[in-house]
Amino acid sequence: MELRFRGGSWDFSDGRVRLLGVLNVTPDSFSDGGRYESLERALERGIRMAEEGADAIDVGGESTRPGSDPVSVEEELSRVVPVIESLAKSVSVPISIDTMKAEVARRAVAAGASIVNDVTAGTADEAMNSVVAGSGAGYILMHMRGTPKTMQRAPRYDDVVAEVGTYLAARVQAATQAGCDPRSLMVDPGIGFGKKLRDNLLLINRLETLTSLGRPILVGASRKSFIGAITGQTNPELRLEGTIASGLFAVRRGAIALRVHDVAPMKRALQVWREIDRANDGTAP
Ligand code: HH2
Repeated sequence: MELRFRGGSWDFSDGRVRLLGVLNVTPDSFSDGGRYESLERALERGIRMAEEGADAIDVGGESTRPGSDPVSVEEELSRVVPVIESLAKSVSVPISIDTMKAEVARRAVAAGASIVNDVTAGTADEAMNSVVAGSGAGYILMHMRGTPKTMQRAPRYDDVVAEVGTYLAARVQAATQAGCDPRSLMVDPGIGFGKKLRDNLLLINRLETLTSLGRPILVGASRKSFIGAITGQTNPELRLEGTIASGLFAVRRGAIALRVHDVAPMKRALQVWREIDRANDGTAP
């Protein structure tokens, strides 16, 4: 399996898990809001994550944490475009733009982004699918129930894994119909987006169900509140162990990419995990 994006591709046949490093240039993101608001600090953080081994830098200018308010196109553009332009000159890994607005995606790609990460999988902005199709960017399609403002009010599923799978299959089809190369699509169950604790746990536990979509699976569990609900840690920055545990479990169940804030620790955990995993197949040293 591969993921095609603007200017390159990832070949997953080597089994190496790709890490997307999170770079939120927002005042209000749930764990790193307000940290990287200046261009200089954002750039520094992006370069650092690339040095630590991130395979892509995911730049976001609008928080999607539960209860967050939307921002205008102009505001979002002013946050992300300068960062993407500078990062594109400073790092060799692809940059993804975390946005639900087609205009932001379009301008971000023009500024140097290669992948569009839409937490609404093209449903919030009807122009999104065709903008991504025309740009040749990779396209991450994530499942969310409701909107960030309302999604945690009363999420309810009869069968969360099946419903997320059906939704993502429909979004893959819609993106393909709009002209996206199916090989450019990646799917994501949307941990924490309109889900209760048990929904998040089931989605990771039964992630392999989503492999039937035939597309690479990304999981973003990093520092999320379901970890705190289990461990009692209210400070998201202290949820590293839970992030690693859920990342490794997700990989065991079929994830081939993880969206994380803490690139270096996740990378080291994966290195060890991978050697153990390979020890039995004759390819290990
Ligand atoms: N999670 C967040 C944002 N974007 N994109 C994908 N594909 N998958 C995710 O799980 C995902 C995502 C939320 O985390 P974060 O960016 O750290 O916080 P905020 O939305 O508050 O900026």
